Amino acid sequence: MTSILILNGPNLNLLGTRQPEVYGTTTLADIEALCVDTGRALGVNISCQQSNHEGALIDAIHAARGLHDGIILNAGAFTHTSVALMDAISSAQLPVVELHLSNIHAREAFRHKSYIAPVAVGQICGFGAAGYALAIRALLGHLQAKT
Ligand code: CA2
Repeated sequence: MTSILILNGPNLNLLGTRQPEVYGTTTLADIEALCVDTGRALGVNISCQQSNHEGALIDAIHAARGLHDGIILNAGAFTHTSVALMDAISSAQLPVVELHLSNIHAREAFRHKSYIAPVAVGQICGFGAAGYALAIRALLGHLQAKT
């Protein structure tokens, strides 16, 4: 069975508890349940992880090779800063869909730069929690097109 890792980065554990005007009222647990439900409907195994630590995210990307067929990554603010995450994705040789709840291109200029985008299959942003379900479908389509 196809297996997808949903990997969420720093501060996303706070979803639904603060700044609802920016990030909505959906919690990370709600998002993970949405992902599992979407996976079940599509016949895909879904695993979810979140960390506030750059090194732990890098370890999770390394460990995903051999365990999962692809990754949906919301790297949070590390998106805009982390060459190390970019290198981890390149070395893992797994397809990654970059995901953001908000439309990073419509926000502050520093959020327009993504170190993930050049090494990702594609980017989904601006659709809130629903973006995760879109990303699962997009990654599955990408994986099926390769087989
Ligand atoms: O829109 C996204 O998904 C982001 O990845 C979220 C990051 C932000 O730095 C990126 O530019 C875009 C921030 C996540 C912070 O999440 C919070 C949730 C609730 C309360 C406070 C922060």
